[in-house]
Amino acid sequence: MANKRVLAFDFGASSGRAILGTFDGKTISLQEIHRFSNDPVSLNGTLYWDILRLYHEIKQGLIKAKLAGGFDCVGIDTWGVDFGLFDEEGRLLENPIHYRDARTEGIMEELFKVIPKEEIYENTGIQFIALNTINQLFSLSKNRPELLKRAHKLLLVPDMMVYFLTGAEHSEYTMASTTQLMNPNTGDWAYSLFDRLGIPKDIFCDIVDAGTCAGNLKDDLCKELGIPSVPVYYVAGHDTGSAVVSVPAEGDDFVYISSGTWSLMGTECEKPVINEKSLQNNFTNEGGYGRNVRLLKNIMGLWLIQESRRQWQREGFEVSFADLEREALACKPFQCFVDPDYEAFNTPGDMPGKIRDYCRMTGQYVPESRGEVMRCIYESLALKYRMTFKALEDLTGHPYPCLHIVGGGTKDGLLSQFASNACGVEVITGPIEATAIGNISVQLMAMGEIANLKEARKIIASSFEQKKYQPKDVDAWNEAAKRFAEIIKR
Ligand code: LFR
Repeated sequence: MANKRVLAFDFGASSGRAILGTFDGKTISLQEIHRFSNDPVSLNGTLYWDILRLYHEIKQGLIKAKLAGGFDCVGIDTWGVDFGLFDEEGRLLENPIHYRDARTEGIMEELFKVIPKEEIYENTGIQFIALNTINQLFSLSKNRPELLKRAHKLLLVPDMMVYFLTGAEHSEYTMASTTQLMNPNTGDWAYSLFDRLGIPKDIFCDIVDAGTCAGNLKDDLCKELGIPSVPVYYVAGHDTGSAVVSVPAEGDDFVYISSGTWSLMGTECEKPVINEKSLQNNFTNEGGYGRNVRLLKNIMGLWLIQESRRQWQREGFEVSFADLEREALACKPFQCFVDPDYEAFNTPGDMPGKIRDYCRMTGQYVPESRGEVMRCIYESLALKYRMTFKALEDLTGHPYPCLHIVGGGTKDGLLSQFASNACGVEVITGPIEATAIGNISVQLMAMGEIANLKEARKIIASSFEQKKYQPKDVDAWNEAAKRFAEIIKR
């Protein structure tokens, strides 16, 4: 069999990459063709995605992939929830706005005045978090209704990129589910919510499954770049959906963290879990590949570290992530904790300052040095993982023997070790390029090269390195967990 060469574009909140996956019938191997930073732009008080620059990077990736020997097909995944609005002629009405923009601050209280929280959860199964598309659109309907009136079409970011490349106008299932406007039981838009929120129904596209062919690369684009017109597939357009495809678990029952800017921690289910307990714990039921369900929680993740590092850079200190890890390790354990999901940490800014404020406010030791701040972040993240792990066990009714961590965050060995210590179970890390590998695997399944998800996971497990961590200092972590639970209630 001739090797298949599959091109994956994977856009994270802080960087993007084009990765060429080669499949020889047994093993997938990766070649990074292009990597670029993703730099949101703040202008006149609004935080935008630099979307045309990102599209430009896709073009660069296509050219480089051709020069590297060519490719048979293309797929795109990105972060969730954000979208572009288009006019009748297919022009973007404005630059897509970043989910961290302030337009959704306080919006959920307004939302619940119109539709009770319980009703929204029952109809969508999605956690309440300000960044959700439902909140962004509700804010537009309240504050900029004229923009929504002018909109002819709404395309979520990966679907928008597919549209740029092929002209196809669909909404891919895994991405649609992140809006909090899709009903996981019907697999269609939760139309009963739309009118009451002033969100127009007709701007939404029909929902298609990951693995659907969107069409071929447009002729004018191929001519411009000198590339062949190969098919573009809708993959699990939501990066977390792609990442979880590549969890190299053997059985059906496992807990994972997709670790990057966010830590997305959960398990995979056949049916959504929508009940009082899941609502109380604010668990989400995101759509997965093959219409399975990712029962998970968003934990703030490496954002806390990335933002802290940006602040230290602004202050003139050039420190690598490895330096920061070393500095953290040299500090005294368990001095102070933060709730990683504290609202003020959500927005860009002086993260070490915000962490110190939090510690002051909760009557704890205030971390001074970089190492102390970092130690506080690492331990707090691990303890939040533990809390979520236990809540998942409680929700699904059975214990989990290990935790898989995939994604860029697994490069950070200290966090993986702390996760094992805090959860008291073995942690298996890898693959690092989980999202791109999931993207590539869905394309290979769409082409009929890999039979199904189970088969894909086997191939991934044997193609990419995994590392194991055993729990250490479990008693000390158990004690710390009690203090952590007290502190984050304050
Ligand atoms: C991870 C992620 C999360 C989503 C957040 C915002 O990159 O896609 O799953 O909740 O970003 O879109």
